[in-house]
Amino acid sequence: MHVVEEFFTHLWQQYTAINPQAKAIHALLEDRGETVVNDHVALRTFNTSKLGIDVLSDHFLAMGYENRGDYDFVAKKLRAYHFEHAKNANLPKIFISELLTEQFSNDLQDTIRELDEQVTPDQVREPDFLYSGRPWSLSFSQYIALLQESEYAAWTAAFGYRANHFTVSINHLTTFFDIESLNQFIIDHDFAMNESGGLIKGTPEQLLEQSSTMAPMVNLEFSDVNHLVPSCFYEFAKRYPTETGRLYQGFIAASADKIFESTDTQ
Ligand code: OOG
Ligand code: NI
Repeated sequence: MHVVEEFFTHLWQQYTAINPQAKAIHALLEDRGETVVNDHVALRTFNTSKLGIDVLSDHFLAMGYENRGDYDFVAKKLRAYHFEHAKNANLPKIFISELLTEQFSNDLQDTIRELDEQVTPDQVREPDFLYSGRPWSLSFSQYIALLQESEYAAWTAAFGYRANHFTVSINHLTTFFDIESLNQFIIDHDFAMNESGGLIKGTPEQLLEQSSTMAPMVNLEFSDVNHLVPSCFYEFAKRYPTETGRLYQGFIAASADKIFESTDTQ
């Protein structure tokens, strides 16, 4: 197998190991005769000099990806890039974001510094770093303190390096005509969906429609106790052609802003 395909196999295995929901939805789609193709995967990090998106990007550049977009989320204090594979448009796109830690309280900054200090630059460069999980020790009280300032910070500290979500490409499905009918299928199978900003984010005019499940709670091990926390989610995306006839490949910041909330504590 090619390095890049192996990367996605590892990432999917790690993701479904804690996220049986995605595995179940994937199986339901395949049982209908669908072949599931991933539109994109998303990862999260902190903007320290060791762990920021500019550093993690090296992994994607090495696999033949190119940076094709950047996004700012002022209210959530986040920044993101999206990558597309230069040669193989069938490979999933990558959406990678980072927390702008300096915009938060001194307490939050101290905690992130403490986590960051437990990681070496060499470790970050290891080929398997992006699916290595939480590389630091974190207590449940630290998690709660982070949660009070940023749901994103708490999730990233708790789950570390893994896919936050995989995304089903609706364009590649053959038995759903639109995002509405796919959403209904997911709801009919009793999965909770993210309704922040409406069930469907984006419009055909914006060339991208998206929806996602709400991340189910998993019992996670902290350094002091085990506790139920929101895990990973599954996303669905339908793209529309641009004037050139090629499908739009970017992301819509206003929609992404709502997709981030799929890991919020309900
Ligand atoms: C990323 C949220 C944005 C999209 O497709 O717009 C996103 C995240 O939750 O980490 O995935
Ligand atoms: Ni996404």
